[in-house]
Amino acid sequence: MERHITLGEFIIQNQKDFPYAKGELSALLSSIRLAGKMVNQEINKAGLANIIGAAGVENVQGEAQQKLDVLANDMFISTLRKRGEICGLASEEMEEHIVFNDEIHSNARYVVLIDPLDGSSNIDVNVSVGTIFSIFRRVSEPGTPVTLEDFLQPGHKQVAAGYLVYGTSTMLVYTTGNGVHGFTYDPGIGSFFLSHPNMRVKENGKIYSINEGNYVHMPEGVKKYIKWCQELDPATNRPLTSRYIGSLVADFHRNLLKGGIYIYPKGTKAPKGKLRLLYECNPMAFLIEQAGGKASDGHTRIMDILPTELHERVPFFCGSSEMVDQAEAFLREYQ
Ligand code: AHM
Ligand code: MG
Repeated sequence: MERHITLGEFIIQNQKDFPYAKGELSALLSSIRLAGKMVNQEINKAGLANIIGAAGVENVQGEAQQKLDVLANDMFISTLRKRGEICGLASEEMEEHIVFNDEIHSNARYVVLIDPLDGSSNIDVNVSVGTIFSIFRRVSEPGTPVTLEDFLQPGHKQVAAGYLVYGTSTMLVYTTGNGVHGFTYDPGIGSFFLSHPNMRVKENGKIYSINEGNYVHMPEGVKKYIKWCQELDPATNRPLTSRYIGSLVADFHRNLLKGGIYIYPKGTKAPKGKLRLLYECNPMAFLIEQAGGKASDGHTRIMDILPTELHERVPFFCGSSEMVDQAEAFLREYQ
């Protein structure tokens, strides 16, 4: 029988590749894996909760969904707090970062930023959602309380990043700067197995993913790029295919596997875009670059942006390198 490598085994085997390896990052990734399994179990039950709550449809659905956001957030925080690898955590669900302020945690060297349940408005229609995470080494001295500056680091300083996608299968995809590796969850056994080693994105894909309903609000360069995607030109494989789930993790995952570009531009409704730099764009940028692709705000590499706020938003162009180059060229020409 073919030997299956579990995520746990893979993390241990590759520990030697981590900078400053002392086993803490491995342990941290294992904690994220555990929290992911717990969230996965809750999400799988979400449909049942909706059926039970069908009597008071609107109220209960709205509440249930909000509960899952909070539940996922609580599960990640409590799982990570129970171990000693991080000194603090920031989340989409919380205004300020959390300081883990006891002796064990304040000596820890890592901080985590998470979007515990991205795309959660998709839960009540049974569409994939995900968890996104980003890990930095702190810049402040171990032994002191974590500071905001520990979280406001440019993406190129990330030591690891990844996501869980709760889809037809649940998968965990991550990088520590040594390629991108994907693991599929076997719920019967309760383990993630290596299913997608060394994931690479095509240099040029056929899919463009953008919420075209926002067309009138978009910058001229993005409008022109969309029209270019739709034109007939067999030499450049056009028209392209439009695919948009509305769940960043699921859209990103599909484009990573098939080749494509994901765009969330700025617009008159969202002057800085919608997606958050620190726990949505940076981790995806790290992954896509490690897979051979590109991520930018239309002009600047995402991982070179110096953050100034925890929840700062940024326009996002991410995917196959030639497609991101092409979109950037339109922005340069038309602004
Ligand atoms: P959320 O973090 O509140 O769930 O919002 C982020 C989500 C992404 O998953 C998705 O790509 C995007 O919002 C979709 O936005 P829109 O509905 O404007 O197209
Ligand atoms: Mg989100």
